Amino acid sequence: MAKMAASMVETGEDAFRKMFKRYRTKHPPPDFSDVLDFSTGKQSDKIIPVKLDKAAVSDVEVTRVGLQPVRNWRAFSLLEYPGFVFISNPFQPGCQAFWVRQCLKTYPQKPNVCNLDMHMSPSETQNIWEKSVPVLKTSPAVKRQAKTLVERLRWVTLGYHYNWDTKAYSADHHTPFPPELHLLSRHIAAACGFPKFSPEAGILNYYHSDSSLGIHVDESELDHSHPLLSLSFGQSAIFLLGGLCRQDPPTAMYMRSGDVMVMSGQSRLRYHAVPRILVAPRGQTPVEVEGCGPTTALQASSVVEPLSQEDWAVCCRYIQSSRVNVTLRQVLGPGQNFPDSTFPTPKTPGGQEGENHDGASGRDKRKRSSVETAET
Ligand SMILES: O=C(O)CCC(=O)C(=O)O
Repeated sequence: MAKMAASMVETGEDAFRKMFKRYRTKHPPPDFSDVLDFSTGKQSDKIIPVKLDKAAVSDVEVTRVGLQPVRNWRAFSLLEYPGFVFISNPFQPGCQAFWVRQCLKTYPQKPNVCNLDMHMSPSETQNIWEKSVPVLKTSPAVKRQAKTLVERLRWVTLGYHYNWDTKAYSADHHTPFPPELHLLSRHIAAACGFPKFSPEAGILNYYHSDSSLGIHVDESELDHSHPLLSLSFGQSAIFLLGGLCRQDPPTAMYMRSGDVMVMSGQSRLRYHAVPRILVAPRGQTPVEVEGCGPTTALQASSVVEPLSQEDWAVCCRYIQSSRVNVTLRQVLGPGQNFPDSTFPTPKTPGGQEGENHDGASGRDKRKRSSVETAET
């Protein structure tokens, strides 16, 4: 026993990392037979159904944001993961397209912050969409050397902007949170039993065929009693959900377009990661099949709107090989303020953890790296 512990410390290996590497391996491809698939709707010895609060949000309210009535949602949990909820694509047919467009066209705009701002001037990162569309419309990425700004997006932050260096949010770096995304997340949280959830920060991660997101815990938010919501669009991913320490082996599951995940209670601070993106053969992207607008008539008060043909053509081309994930976080508890920045809280050592940067295993702040894409 003591010998095993010593060897784990020596090699830095842990159960989570081993699993991460297994699913990341390209040659030979891993065996996917253990990956849980919530889209089949089947229960198993691990998957259990979750009762949602069907009365928390009316049909009219959920329809406005492009969701189906809560009674139609298929929600599951895992036996040993209390507080974890997986909702298998609760969106109405055609409505994911609107959210994909928001993620590609609207949310990367100023005053939101994106990875390109880290090394480009504000004028260069102005109108990312408008600068990219003429190229994206006409020529597929494989036929060109230079990537457009939209293709170079890796992350966008909303609301309280997460600082990747300090691994903290701060009172003085905040911009208004997108109201339609606020509404969407409030409705999802309310149906899952969190009627007071109010998202204050968002992180969008943009993944391509070779991208991964390292092993991390989201703990920079100052109040962990609120859930963490995650929405996925575009290509599928393998998502790994572990325990409270890296020695706990994670459970692998498919995360497909439209899927929603909630991490709350005992599952709020679990380790998780995305080792692999699974690019579907052409023509099989679910959102693409759905088309560019809701198939049902929209209410006058709907926040979801049909896309122009041009916007849809560009979004469609993007998600044929890429994935976007949005996580929504409430940062502060009721009546809570950020600590006085003149008295910073001491940090324990430890850095980002992931495939490319394996830090110490101490639980300091929110340990995560942004999406890594292996350069080919
Ligand atoms: O892309 C995902 O599914 C996970 C994103 C995530 O874990 C994060 O942003 O902290």
